[in-house]
This record gives sequence, C-alpha cells and structure tokens, in this order.
Amino acid sequence: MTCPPVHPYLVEALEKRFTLHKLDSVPDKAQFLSSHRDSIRAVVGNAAAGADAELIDQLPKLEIVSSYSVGLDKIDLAKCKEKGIRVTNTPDVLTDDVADLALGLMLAVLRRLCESDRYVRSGLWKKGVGFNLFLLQFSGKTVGIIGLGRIGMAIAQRAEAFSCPISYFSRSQKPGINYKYHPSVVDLAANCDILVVACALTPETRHIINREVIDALGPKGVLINIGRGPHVDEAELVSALVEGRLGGAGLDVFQDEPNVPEELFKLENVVLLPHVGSGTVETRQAMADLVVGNLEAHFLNKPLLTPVV
Ligand code: 8YV
Repeated sequence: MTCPPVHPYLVEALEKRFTLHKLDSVPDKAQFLSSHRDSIRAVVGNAAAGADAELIDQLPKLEIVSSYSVGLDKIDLAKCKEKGIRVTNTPDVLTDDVADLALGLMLAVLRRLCESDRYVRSGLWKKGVGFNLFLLQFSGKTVGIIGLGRIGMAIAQRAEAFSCPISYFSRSQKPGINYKYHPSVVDLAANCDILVVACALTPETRHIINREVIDALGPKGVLINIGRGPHVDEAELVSALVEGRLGGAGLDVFQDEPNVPEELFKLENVVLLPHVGSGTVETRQAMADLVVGNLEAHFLNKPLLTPVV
C-alpha cells in the first residue's frame, strides 16, 4: 500500500495493519513503482495526491484507492471504474468543521480579526496609535453559496443563525429548499455580499470564479473559498484584490499549494489559511478511521463504509 504525507495517527494505524510505503519519501518514485508494481494493492490519497491515470497504469494489482479527503479531484474516477478499482472517501465526518471554518473566514474578513490581533501584538494599541475603522458587520449580510451539497447546506444553516439571507447556485434548483436559487454564478454574485465556493472541483467548476463573477461581486463583496484552489482564476482574484475591485477574501485553498501569491500578504482585507478546513484533531481522527475502516472492509470482503466507485 502507498500513501502521501498524512496525519501520524493515520500512518500508525496503517502501519499496524498493512505494509506501508510512503510514496513521497522514496528517492526514485518511478523505480520504486516499477519494483513494487506486483505487490501494491491499495493507495491512500488525500487532497494533494490521489491516483491519476499515470499511477493507476503503473500498478496492475491495484484494487482500492482510499482517500483521506472528501474531495475526489485527484483521483481518475473514470479509469478506476473502467479497471474495477474501488474508491472511497471521507464524507460527513468533516462537514461541520469545513462549514465552521467558512463562517470563521466570513467573520475574520468582515470583522478584521487577524488585523486586530496583529495590532494588539505589535504594541500599536499600547502606543495609542489609532486603529482602522473598516470593520464591517457580518450579521444580516446576504450569503451566496456555490454548491448546496452537505457542506454548502451546513454553511447555509450556520449563516441563517446570523440572520443572513441565503441564496445559492447549483446545477439545478433543489426541491424543497427555500433559499433563493440563481441559475447563474454571475447572477448569484451580483446579488450577494459574501460569495462562498462549496462545490466539488470538476472540469465544469474549474475557474467557476472568473473575472466576470469577481466584477459582479464587486468592491463591497467578499469571496470565501473552502473548496479547491482551481475553482478560482487566481491571477484574476489577485489583481481584483490589489486594485480594490473586490472587497475582500477569505481563502483556505490555493491554486498551487503551499505557494500563495505574495501580493496578498500585504492586504488586510484578505485572510489566508493553510488548507485547514477539516484540520481539527477530532475530524482528522474520524477521517483516518474511515480510511482504515474502508481498507479493512475491502480486504475482508465486507461492504465498504463510504464507497464512491
Ligand atoms: C483535507 C480536503 O485537508 O477533504 C478534503 O477534500 O481537502 C481536506 O479534508 C485533506 O484531504 C488532508 O490532506
């Protein structure tokens, strides 16, 4: 079995049960894969590394890809299906954490929590240097959500508790949901204060946040991304923020992690996080338990806990 760098709790649990190879730490990956091609039966993936067509082709005995993530964008699902390789992920257990973080980002950007913290730590408060008055109210702002799946719904429910009117975009209108549906992302952006990306990354949703959407959100609008970096045309986002054409952004994910555009570092209306949406001790443990549980179920010929393919 192979895995990318993951939480030590998961590594330990895998090592107890399987022969584990950490693909990222092997000096010559190609050579390693060719010498182990007949023994690797499982791959553990995550948000950064999964199983693309190239890896799958190099592992003829691969039976299962168990991902330590809910996102499946790093796995070639079509190829897995075609080859009869099973795929599992970690849904549900991380929904609350990711939704909590989305709300945290909204509050942090509007109420300038990080800037306020820096002001206190730098000693400026003590020196009597005035603090900016750009803090904005969060309660009651209109929240537009792209993707009303498990995480999108959890964000909507939380934002409702802050008296925020909710609107959303998804491929089709959801039956039985009272939030306002917008059939286009531009339309949604033009009619909300805070736009949240909460959909899966697919070829259709890549760059779903483009120049037109950013312009529709406008100089008072705030973008929150807890999805994937490639949902956003990052160059467009950076120039809109630098030029003041967008009001602010709270970003947990980036195009080329861990590389974050340095132009953003000096902007106080932007909050930058190192992809920690699901990163609590409790949730990472629950995700790891699902990864291991799915692998055990597969090798014991039992039903998978969270099958995708
Ligand atoms: C994790 C994620 O940060 O579930 C996802 O899709 O992006 C995150 O939960 C990641 O998989 C851990 O490496």
